[in-house]
Amino acid sequence: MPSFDQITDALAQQAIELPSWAFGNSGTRFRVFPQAGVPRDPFEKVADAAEVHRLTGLAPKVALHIPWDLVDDFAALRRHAEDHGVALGTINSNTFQDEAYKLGSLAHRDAAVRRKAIDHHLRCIEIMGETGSQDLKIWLADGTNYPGQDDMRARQDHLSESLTEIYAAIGEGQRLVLEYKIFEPAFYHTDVPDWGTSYAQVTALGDKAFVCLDTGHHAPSTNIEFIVMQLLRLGKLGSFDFNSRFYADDDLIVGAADPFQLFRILVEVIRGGGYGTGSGVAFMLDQCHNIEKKIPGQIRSVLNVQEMTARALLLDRKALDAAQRDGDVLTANGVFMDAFSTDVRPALAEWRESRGLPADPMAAYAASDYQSRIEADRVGGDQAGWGA
Ligand code: AOS
Ligand code: ZN
Ligand code: ZN
Repeated sequence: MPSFDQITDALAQQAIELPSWAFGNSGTRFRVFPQAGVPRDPFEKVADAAEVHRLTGLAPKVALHIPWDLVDDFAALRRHAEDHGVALGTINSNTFQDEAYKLGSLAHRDAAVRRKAIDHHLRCIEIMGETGSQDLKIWLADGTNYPGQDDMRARQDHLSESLTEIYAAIGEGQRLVLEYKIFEPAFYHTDVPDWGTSYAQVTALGDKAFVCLDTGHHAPSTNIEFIVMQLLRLGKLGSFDFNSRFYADDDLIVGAADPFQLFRILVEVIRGGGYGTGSGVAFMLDQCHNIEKKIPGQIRSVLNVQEMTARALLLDRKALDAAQRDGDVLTANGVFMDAFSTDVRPALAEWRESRGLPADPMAAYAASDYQSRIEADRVGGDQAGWGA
């Protein structure tokens, strides 16, 4: 197995994008639970995200959601982010809140509804120019609830036409990433339900279009790392939305429900060249902290990803390769499990300190006065929007 020292260069390249909506109030379909000190505007969301980065060195970007994070002056928001030591990241579009989108948006049968949804995306691309963002992330709530409700084939064609128009506006250095999700809010069919559909759609668009994989968007027992492997092999894995799930799209802290799955995913990411500076894969979180505090919830999340990345980097590839070549099933599995079972926490804590970071970022946040300050200062914090 490589030593910890041999993986620190790779570990130093880790960059995870935080979702602005993770810092706002959120809840379930039954209730939103307000918390003291939540941000009142996108500027405060960025400040909270920057606090996560300051303590962990892991989260240099903040993903925005339009219209939840609409501001008059995006250049000012960008400067504010830079002043706080972070950058603005992925722009997430939203075509799931307006009355007009009840029966769909980019896949809707009515051209006027599609127009409205396309125009929203064109506006998002303009904003990307102002924020310096690389990715436009599209997740669609489009689908139907009842067999026969609409023509699935026609909707797929409409979706393709709409995406083609949006893609035409994607500039140099920008990308479109299309997120799939098995179900919800539509319960019978979803227009982008799986990686195959997303792959077919983005491949038809061109080189600047990729698939976004949200770990909570699959059927139970789906082998997600296989999908990761395949998309990397095809050169079409654009980004991750990391989170944990026990049942469906639970959006819980990544690595909380199934750390072994996170490890297996990261092993394939590294194997497929999707890790590190210049890899082209954006690592985002897509989470909501409904009952726990937001900032420590995000700190714990990025630390979980770091911990499983370290374990995945420790995998003894040579020994694994040899065992695989020999058809030695149990040794190969043993090598794999050795990496997963390595407790990297003490080494990570020491390494953090050597880089001027707190050894234990959770404890450092708890010991700081950031939480009490925002609770005292921010009165009337707003809802994140819909915690998706
Ligand atoms: C919805 O279930 C998704 O996971 C999306 O990524 C969504 O666009 C995101 O939560 C922001 O709205
Ligand atoms: Zn997502
Ligand atoms: Zn989701």
